[in-house]
Amino acid sequence: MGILNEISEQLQIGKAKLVKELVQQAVDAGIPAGEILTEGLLAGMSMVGERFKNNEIFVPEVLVAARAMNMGAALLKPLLADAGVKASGRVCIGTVKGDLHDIGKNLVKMMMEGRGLEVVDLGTDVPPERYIAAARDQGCRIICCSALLTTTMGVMADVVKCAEAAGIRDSVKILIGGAPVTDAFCAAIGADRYTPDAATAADAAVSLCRGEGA
Ligand code: B1M
Repeated sequence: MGILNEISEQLQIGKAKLVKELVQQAVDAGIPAGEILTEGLLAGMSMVGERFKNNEIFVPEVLVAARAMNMGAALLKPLLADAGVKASGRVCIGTVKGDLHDIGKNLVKMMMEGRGLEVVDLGTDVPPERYIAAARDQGCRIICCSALLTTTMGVMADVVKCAEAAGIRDSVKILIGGAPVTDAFCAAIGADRYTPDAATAADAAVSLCRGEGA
């Protein structure tokens, strides 16, 4: 079994320490960090998602797999930093109210930091008012919202409305993402940009911070 497969397999059974060791071995073997992330860690997490959906595994198993994912990803963090164009600017990020999923949000944060942005992490279960307060009081130029549940993605519309009500809509950009989110949803709620993954979210944040595009 190749090492990336092994990372995926061990992640699925929640062997966090082993996953960390294997990720280190893969790095030492010269495998690119992006490949380790997508073909090892994310491939494993996707299998976990399938099994969870099919009721083959339950919340505790998913949680240990998520822990292994986070530990492996943390090791890749410095390597995922894009050697290319860096940007400056402060953004805030959080998973919306009612939603506790944070793996995707953490990846987006990691990629943005790698591109030179300062990221204020608001955590999970973030009510609209907290995003607005971060933008207003901490000078964040972009509000980044993540949602993984069809039942919580609607909170993103409240974030847009809240920014309008607070009179800051013209001075902040609202970037959204997460598995159930789409371009059409982004347009419908009046957010500025939807991106499907962490790398494109970082690209979008960099160009928005530079004032390029909507
Ligand atoms: Co939950 N869960 N979960 N879960 N969980 C999903 C999302 C689900 C699809 C599983 C399924 O049924 N197949 C399903 C949602 C169904 C739906 O709404 N349609 C689901 C459910 C139902 C639930 C509960 C309700 C289950 C229950 O209790 N009965 C419950 C809800 C709890 C809550 O939030 N209130 C729940 C709980 C949990 C755990 C706590 C056990 C755990 C979360 C642990 C954690 O995050 N610390 C968990 C997990 C791990 C998952 C799955 C298996 C994996 C999610 C994940 O981390 N993926 C997931 C199934 C799946 O996705 N296949 C599932 C890897 C991650 C890297 O991907 O977050 O999509 P993702 O991020 C991507 C992109 O979406 C994007 O970038 C990332 C990749 O580059 N992205 C952005 C994300 N945010 C972005 C923001 C951006 C731009 C891009 O701009 C700002």
